[in-house]
Amino acid sequence: MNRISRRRFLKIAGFGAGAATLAAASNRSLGGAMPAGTGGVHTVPTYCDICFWKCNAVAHVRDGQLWKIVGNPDDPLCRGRLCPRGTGGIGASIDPDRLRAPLMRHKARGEEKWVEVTWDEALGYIAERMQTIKAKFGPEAVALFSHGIGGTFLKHTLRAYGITNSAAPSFAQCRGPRDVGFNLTFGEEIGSPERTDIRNARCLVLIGSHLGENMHNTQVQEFAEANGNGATIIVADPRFSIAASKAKHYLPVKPGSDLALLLAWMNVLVTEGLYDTDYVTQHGYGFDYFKAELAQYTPEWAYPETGIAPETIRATAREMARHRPATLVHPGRHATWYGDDTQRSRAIALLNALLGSWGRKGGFYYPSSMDVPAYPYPPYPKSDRGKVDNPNQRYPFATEALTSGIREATITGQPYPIKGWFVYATNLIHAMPNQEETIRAIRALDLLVVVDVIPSEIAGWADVVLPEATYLERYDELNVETFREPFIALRQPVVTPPADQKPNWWIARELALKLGLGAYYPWHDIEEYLDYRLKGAGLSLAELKQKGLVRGPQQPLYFEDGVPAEFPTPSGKIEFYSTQLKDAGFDPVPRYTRPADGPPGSFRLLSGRAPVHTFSRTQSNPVLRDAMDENEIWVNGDVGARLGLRSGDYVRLRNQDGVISDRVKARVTAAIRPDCVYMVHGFGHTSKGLRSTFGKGASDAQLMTRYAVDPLMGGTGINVNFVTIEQGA
Ligand SMILES: Nc1nc2c(c(=O)[nH]1)N[C@H]1C(S)=C(S)[C@@H](COP(=O)(O)OP(=O)(O)OC[C@H]3O[C@@H](n4cnc5c(=O)[nH]c(N)nc54)[C@H](O)[C@@H]3O)O[C@H]1N2
Ligand SMILES: Nc1nc2c(c(=O)[nH]1)N[C@H]1C(S)=C(S)[C@@H](COP(=O)(O)OP(=O)(O)OC[C@H]3O[C@@H](n4cnc5c(=O)[nH]c(N)nc54)[C@H](O)[C@@H]3O)O[C@H]1N2
Ligand code: SF4
Ligand SMILES: [Mo]
Repeated sequence: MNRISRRRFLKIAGFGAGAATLAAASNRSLGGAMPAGTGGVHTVPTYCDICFWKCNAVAHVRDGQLWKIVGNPDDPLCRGRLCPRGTGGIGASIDPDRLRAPLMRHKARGEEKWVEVTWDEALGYIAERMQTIKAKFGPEAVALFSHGIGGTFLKHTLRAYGITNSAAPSFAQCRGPRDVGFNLTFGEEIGSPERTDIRNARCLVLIGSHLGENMHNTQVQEFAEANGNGATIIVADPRFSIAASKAKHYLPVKPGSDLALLLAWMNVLVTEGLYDTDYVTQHGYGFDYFKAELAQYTPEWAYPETGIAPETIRATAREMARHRPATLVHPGRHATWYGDDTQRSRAIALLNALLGSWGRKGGFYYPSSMDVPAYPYPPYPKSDRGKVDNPNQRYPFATEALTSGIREATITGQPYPIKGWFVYATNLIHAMPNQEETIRAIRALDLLVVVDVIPSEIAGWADVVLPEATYLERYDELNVETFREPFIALRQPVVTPPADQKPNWWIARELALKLGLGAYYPWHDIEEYLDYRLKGAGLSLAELKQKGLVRGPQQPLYFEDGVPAEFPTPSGKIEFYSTQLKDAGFDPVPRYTRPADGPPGSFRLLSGRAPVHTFSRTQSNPVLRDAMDENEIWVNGDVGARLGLRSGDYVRLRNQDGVISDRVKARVTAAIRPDCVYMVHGFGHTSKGLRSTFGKGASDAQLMTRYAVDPLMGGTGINVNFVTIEQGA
């Protein structure tokens, strides 16, 4: 298994610049490759947590030490190959900067002055503060921020205590606008893993989706496969991304003008009669109105907005039509850009509808999941106070809770006070725009508890920091995956935690006991819980421990396979015209508004991913740090020449509100437009505890003091910040 996976790993590595070096780096850090089966090697299947894709992995332990992690060959998601980050996952466990014991602050918030305490003291203190908050303000005054499956048990404890407010940054800071835009159009969301049939696409259109840097494993593998099969790739991005280097058509679109491009593409398809008329006639609602509305958006109209020549817009639209319905206009994932994001995502949905790709091979498939009954807990207490994040349905199409709404309520005390935050696995200081606002909210709290594995920036602001065991050292909730091929997967401990770190389920259970909520934990340890749930599905923990995952039967994927073409929208059809939007006072067919320019001489700040890092969570991972230890600011070559700036020079960035970044290396390149600059998100750590990465590179989040709120669902668009470049840093 070991040799095969390395060869396969290198095969995808060609896509991401850092990956090949990483393979070498991880061998160096971890003691070099050895043939499997020698020197007391054993393997443990589990699923990865270096990002939220949850690939199934096989960890190898040699002489009691973590040795390496490879993809589980039985996994339909990763097909035996991890991405570079997953391969470097051992670094999460051996990170010398890890939190080791519970910490309580003994100076002012944010000073990062701690005393180590026992778990009993830490949880006792938290429980007491929670009871005080409950007595004074009600249990609704405690809120939970969490990201990822590991937050499940903590959420259970807090719901048993009575919370109503709980949010993840994956909605208002990420995929929310996309899911809402598709829901308004097809009546269904894209979800995660995305239901995109990239593998079978004959034409793939990427609008900013930078697959290859965005390393969501299945997507990158399928992208490589489609590309290898000769699919036409069309990329619209102000920056020449790795994906752009594979494209037949690369469109260096003006940042923020994508909706204009999308409308012009649809104008061409409709005026030239190239769309799927049968599909639209059969499934569409309000097409005549939509068609009339589109008439104004000619390629000539779009040219000055987008910078893309009319002939290019026509040629690319015709190319899309040629391959339909196997033309997939990728919906993207991080969709919170300019505040018009739900309407832009809806335009992407409508373009796919014209191409007939929803429910068709090479477009969007219908995913399925296996049935695993939930554990029968007592009902949670009910509250009639509602949620604070979206009072009076200010954002009428928000389908999940808004982190930013909870933050705002914490500052204003409206509609009711929020006095305690639990933060599980989300570094809110980096994840949410306007750090000053986050800190203002934190200052209004009576209690901030952070559960993390490293001393992240948000942990630095906590009253109590609880150190979690990493994914390689714990059980977690089952992954009941909704995917092309359904499966159930187990995360299980591979090694024991190196110090006094504890798994989330243990923390959640102990806290519940201290709060007098023992009735919500009828099980004594997680193995008992997992086995109970698995038995409900006709499986057992013993089987999952051995295999890592169990696959379910393949279900039909497309309309042509017999999936019924049902659209759970109000009209029961694909909504080219949205009555829901009209009734709520919004455009029933998307309309374009030009985004505001920045101050003269400034550049729009854009950000994205590096193949070897995940957000702000992996910079101290010694394996991944070896592959990339700081980020760079991409600056257009002509701009560089004008400023006398060369690649490798250190600069600082000053944003429109006077915030000045840490030092960051310039990358002067033709691969970006002159009106914007670009950096990888997640660097520029300021937490003193992150000794290995403190002060390395700059933080895009720090410079994102402004954000444009999506009026439909409350998403926070961050591509509305501008910077100037200060030299001589
Ligand atoms: N400026 C800017 N902001 C962004 C983005 C951007 O590109 N630029 N991207 C947005 C997007 S798309 C998203 S999805 C969000 C992501 O936002 P987050 O998910 O909040 O991402 P991170 O900043 O990496 O924070 C993750 C935290 O979890 C901790 N952690 C890691 N493993 C574990 C574990 O096993 N247990 C526990 N308890 N903690 C753990 C990490 O140390 C880190 O502190 O950010 C959004 N915000
Ligand atoms: N390695 C790695 N992979 C990841 C993650 C990670 O942390 N690390 N995070 C995962 C998560 S949660 C998410 S949400 C995804 C995010 O990844 P994606 O959804 O693919 O991308 P974004 O972060 O939205 O966008 C970044 C790209 O958009 C381009 N861009 C910026 N502004 C514009 C514009 O106005 N128009 C157009 N057309 N393009 C623009 C940028 O140049 C860049 O190439 O990545 C996922 N994959
Ligand atoms: S995509 Fe990479 S980091 Fe994410 S779960 Fe899969 S292997 Fe792990
Ligand atoms: Mo995301």
